[in-house]
Amino acid sequence: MKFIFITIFPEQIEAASDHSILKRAKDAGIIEISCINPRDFTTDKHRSVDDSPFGGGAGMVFKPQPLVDAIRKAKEVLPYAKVIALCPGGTTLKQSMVVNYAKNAQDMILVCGHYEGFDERIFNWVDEKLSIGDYVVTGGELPALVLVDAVSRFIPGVLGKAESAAEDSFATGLLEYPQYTRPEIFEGLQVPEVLRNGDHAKIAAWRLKKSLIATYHLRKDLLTAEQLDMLEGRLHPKMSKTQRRFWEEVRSELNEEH
Ligand code: 4FN
Repeated sequence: MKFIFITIFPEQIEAASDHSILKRAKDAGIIEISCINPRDFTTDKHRSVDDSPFGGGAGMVFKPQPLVDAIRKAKEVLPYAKVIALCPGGTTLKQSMVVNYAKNAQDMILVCGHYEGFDERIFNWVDEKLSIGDYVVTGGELPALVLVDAVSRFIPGVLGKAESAAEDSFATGLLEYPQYTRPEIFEGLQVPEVLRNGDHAKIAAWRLKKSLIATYHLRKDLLTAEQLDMLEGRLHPKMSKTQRRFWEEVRSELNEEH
C-alpha cells in the first residue's frame, strides 16, 4: 500500500515514519511512504503557500494553486489513490474505518493543512475528509501519520505473529483487560491468582469479564447493544446455562464495585 503525503513539512513525515512499526513495514516493502511539497509548486520568488483571507480577519489561508498542483502530481504517481484531506470537519476516524481502509488496500494521497485552513475550492480535488478527533492541532501531518500508523497495522505482514494474535471476536472493540508481567509481587501488589494457575478457559473468561466491566465503566459507547443488554440484566431467552452463568458473574462483579 502506498501513501503520498502532501505536506510543507516532509521532514516531520520522514522522522515519524522512521521508527517502530512503520519503519519495519517500509523496510519490508509492504508500505511505501513519500511526500510531495506544495512549496515546490509555487511560482513567486518567496515561494509562499499562504495568503490573507478574502473578507478579512486574522490568520492566513493555504493557497489553492500549490496544493492542487501537488495533488495533481501525486495523482500522476498514484492514479488509483484516494485523496483524503485531514481536517477538523471530516468524519471522525474509527477502528472499523481503519480496518476497511486496510482491507481495500487503496493507495492514499493525504492532504495536510496548515495556518487557519485550506481554501475551500481545494475540496473539488478531494475524495474524502477525515478527522482524528476534536482538539486543535497545528497541522494535518500528525493526524495523517495517525491514520497511516493505524491502517498499516492491519496490512498482512506488518505485525509479527505475537502482536497480531487473532482476538476473540466478542472482545474486539472493548477496552483491554488488566495485564501483568514479572515479578509476581511488586511493592506488595500481587498478580491475580487466576492468571497464575494456568487454566486457559478460566483465564479467557476472567479477561473477557474484566474487559466488559472496564468498558462499561469508562466507555459505554464502545459496547454493542447486545453487550449492554447482557450487562444490564436483559438476558436473551435462548442462552446456554454456561452463558447465563457468565453474564450473571459479570453482573455480580459490576454490582460489587459500587
Ligand atoms: N486542524 C477545531 C475547530 C476549529 C479548528 C480546529 C483546528 C490544522 C489547518 C486545521 C484538527 C483536529 C483533528 C486534521 C479544531 C485535524 C485538525 C484533525 C486540523 C491547521 C487548519 C487545523 C472543534 C476540532 C477543536 C487547525 C475543533 N484531524 N484547526 O485544529 O487539521 O485531522
